[in-house]
Amino acid sequence: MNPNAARMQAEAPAPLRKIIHIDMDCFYAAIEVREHPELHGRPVAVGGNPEGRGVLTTCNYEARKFGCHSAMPAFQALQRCPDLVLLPVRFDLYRKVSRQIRDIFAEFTDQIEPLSLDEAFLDVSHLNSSAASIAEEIRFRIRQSTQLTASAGIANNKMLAKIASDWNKPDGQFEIRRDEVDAFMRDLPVRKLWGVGGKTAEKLAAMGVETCGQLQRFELADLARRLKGFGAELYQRCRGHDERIVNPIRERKSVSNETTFREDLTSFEACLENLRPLFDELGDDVRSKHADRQLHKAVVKVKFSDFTQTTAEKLAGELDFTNYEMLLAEAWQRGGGKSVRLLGAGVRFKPLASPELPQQLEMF
Ligand code: TTP
Ligand code: MG
Repeated sequence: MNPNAARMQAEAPAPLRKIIHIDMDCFYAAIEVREHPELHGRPVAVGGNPEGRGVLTTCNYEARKFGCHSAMPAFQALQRCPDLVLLPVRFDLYRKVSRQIRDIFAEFTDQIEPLSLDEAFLDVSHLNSSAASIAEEIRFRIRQSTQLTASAGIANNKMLAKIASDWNKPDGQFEIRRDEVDAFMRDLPVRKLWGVGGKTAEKLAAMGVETCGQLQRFELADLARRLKGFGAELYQRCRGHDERIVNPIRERKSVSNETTFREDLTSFEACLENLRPLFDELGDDVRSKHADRQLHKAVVKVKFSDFTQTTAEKLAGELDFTNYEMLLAEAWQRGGGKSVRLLGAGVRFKPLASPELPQQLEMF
C-alpha cells in the first residue's frame, strides 16, 4: 500500500450526509398478496404462467425458501415449488402503489432519486432527526397507507445505503455508521460493490481478491493498471467511499424519436413504412425507461422538404400504432403533397402526482 495514498484518503473528509435507501420487499408479489388475502402465507410469484411458460418477474419470500427467484423460468420454479401460485403482471397497479410511496417520501424530503418502481435514495442531511428514525417513520407510513413492507439502508453515502437496505430484508433496516465503515468494508464481498458484476468479480478473484479488505491492499496505480478506468473507482469504493450525490430526477414531460432521411419521402405509404420502426423504438424506450409514467398523448412530427414542420397529436393512454398512422395522415395532409425529410414519433406523459409543498420534518 502506498503510504501517501493512504494518508490522502484519511485526510479527505467525506461530507456529512444522511442518505436513506428504501427498497420495497418482493414488491409486485407483495402487492398481489395484498390484493388476494387468501394467498397470504402461500408461495406466490408474478410473471410466467401455470403452464410453465415465461419467467418469474419476482416472487414472495415463501417462494424464495424453495429457491425460486426473479428471472427464473416458470417451469423450473414449478419444479422446485409445485404449489407455487403464478399470477399475471399488473403493471398499472404497481405503478399506482409506486406513486403512493413516492408521495410518502416527499412528506420527508424533496431530495428523492427514484431508481425503479420500488426503490429510491433519499437525502435527509438537512433534517434534524436521526436518519434511522426517519427511515423507521417512512417504513411505518408506507405500511400504514399501503399495507406493504419496505426495507431501508442508512449510511453516509449512496453505495453504502444501498448495500445496507439488503442487510435486514424483509421488513428491516440497517445503518452503517461512519465509525463502522472500516470494519464493515473489511469482510464485505467485492461483489456487493456498486458496479462490480460477474466479469469484474472474476478478474478480482484471479487476483486473489474476494473481499473489500483484500482489495484495499492494492495500490491505486496498480488497480488503475489492472482494471483500467474502473480501478480508481474501485480503490474508493472498496473503502466505502462514494461521492455521488442524490440526484432528484426532474420530471420528464415527453420522449420521442426522429429520423432525417437521406432522400426525402415522396408518398404517404413511404412515410408510414418509415414511421413503424420509430414507433417500435419509442415503445421500447417507454417500456424500459419510463415504466412508471402514464401516457397522455401520441405525437407525430413531420418536417417537409422546404424545412417547414408540423406536429399532430391526440390523447392516447396507450401505445397504439393506429393512432400514429392517423396522426401521420393528418400531418401529411397539411403538407399538401410536399415531400418529407424528417419524421418523429413521440409520447407526452401525464404529470406525476405532485404532492403539495413537501412538509419537511423540521417545520414541526
Ligand atoms: P427488486 O427490489 O430487485 O425485487 P423485489 O422487490 O421483488 O424483492 P426484494 O424484497 O428482494 O427487494 O425489484 C423490484 C421489482 O422489480 C420486483 O418486484 C419485480 C421487478 N423486477 C423485474 O421485473 N425483473 C427483475 O429481474 C427483478 C430483480 C425485479
Ligand atoms: Mg425490492
